[in-house]
Amino acid sequence: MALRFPEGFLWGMATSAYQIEGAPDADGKGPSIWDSFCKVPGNIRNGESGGVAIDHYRRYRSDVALMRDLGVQAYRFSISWPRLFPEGDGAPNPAGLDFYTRLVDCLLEAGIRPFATLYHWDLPQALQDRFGGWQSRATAQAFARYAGFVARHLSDRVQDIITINEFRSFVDMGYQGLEVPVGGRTVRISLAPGLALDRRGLAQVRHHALLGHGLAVQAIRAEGRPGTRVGPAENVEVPIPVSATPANVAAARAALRDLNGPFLTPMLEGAYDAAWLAAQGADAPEVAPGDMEAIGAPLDFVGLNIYRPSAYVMAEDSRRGWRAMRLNPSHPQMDSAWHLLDPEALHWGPRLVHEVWAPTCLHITENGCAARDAPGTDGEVHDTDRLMYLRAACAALHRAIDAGAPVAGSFFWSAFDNFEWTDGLQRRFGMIHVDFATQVRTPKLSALWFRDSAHANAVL
Ligand code: IFM
Repeated sequence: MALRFPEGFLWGMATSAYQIEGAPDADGKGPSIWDSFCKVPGNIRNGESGGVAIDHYRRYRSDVALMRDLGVQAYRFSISWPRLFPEGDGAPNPAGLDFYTRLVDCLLEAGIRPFATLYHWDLPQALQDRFGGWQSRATAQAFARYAGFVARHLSDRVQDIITINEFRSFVDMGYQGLEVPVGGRTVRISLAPGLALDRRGLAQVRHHALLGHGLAVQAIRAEGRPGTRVGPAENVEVPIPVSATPANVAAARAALRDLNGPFLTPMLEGAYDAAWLAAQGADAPEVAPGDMEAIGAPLDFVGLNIYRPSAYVMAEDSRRGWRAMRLNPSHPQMDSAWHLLDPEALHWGPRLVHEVWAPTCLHITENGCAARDAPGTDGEVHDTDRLMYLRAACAALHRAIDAGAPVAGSFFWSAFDNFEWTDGLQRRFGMIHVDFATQVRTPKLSALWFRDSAHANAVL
């Protein structure tokens, strides 16, 4: 029997501005740190960039029509901050606002509910130059002004606003570089602006990113229409209990709080965890009066980006109460170097977040995988591995909802093949294949699975 989702469950797809729009200099847009980062030889595989990407800035109408035909009910896109504020702050660029106004109107005409992300990593270069980006609280304050502007101009039609996407990725990978364990090895990832701060500097950047989120929530509440819903989208660290005994599940709950100590825990508790702060020692961030109230501002939803488990854990008789297992070198993975495979993360992620913090609403703001997709001689793209992964992940998510997690929708990453940051254009995450030479779009097998499952509101 097919696993049916609750009535009204949203079947969505997601993208971000720098990864799809192209047109980096069009109509008064200012440069972002990604425009600059891609110009440095060696930063991006094959020297590629998002300079053209899938040319969505010019093709958004036909892209929206394609999503409508695939039964997409909600679309998560991001707004390019330097398209709206070329200098990051100060005078807005009317042509930038006009683009997102047209995009939103087009989505609404197609019957697709828009979810707008304000920050998906493309910081205005001007703020990097003036303040060192998120090293300064001035960037958090400028972000709040930009958030208020968006709420003022778009919240009559966009009722769901995501503040910041994946704190851990753009902060830790952008300001220090991050080592991710995969089986018996680690993968090191660096993102723009490509800095290598020390532990103290990194802690302060983390704090300013959280502050930017909190100040943005307050600005949206102050300037948006009543009823505007707001929340973050974080790539939550997901521990998986080795076996689901009560003791191991309790250990996984403790691990969830500890592993998410830098971001999700303070956002959802309004305070840094005492043990986490103590472990930072002299490197703990400076916190100004009022910061933690802003960071812990009440949310309407919590967005969870879930791709992989962070650790397999079991109970331990110690202060923290859990220990992590070693990852076997033969653990299976998807096509990205960091993408450890376990669909069960879609069960334990939302379930543990629900059990620990009891948020009123959760969205899976990203889930998906890269695969080596290419059209066959028949022109079709048979991404059977993605199909296998997504179906299993959806079934796991269904179990989380059965266990009480209030998951209102899921956004698949990604609608289209796009510019996958330092991996360039050939790390394909889309349900719709894009030939980057011709810009021809071809829905893959997974898109047809999505269409049928969304229509039935069930895992088909
Ligand atoms: O492409 C990224 C996205 O921008 C953020 N989350 C993970 C995706 C896949 O790596």
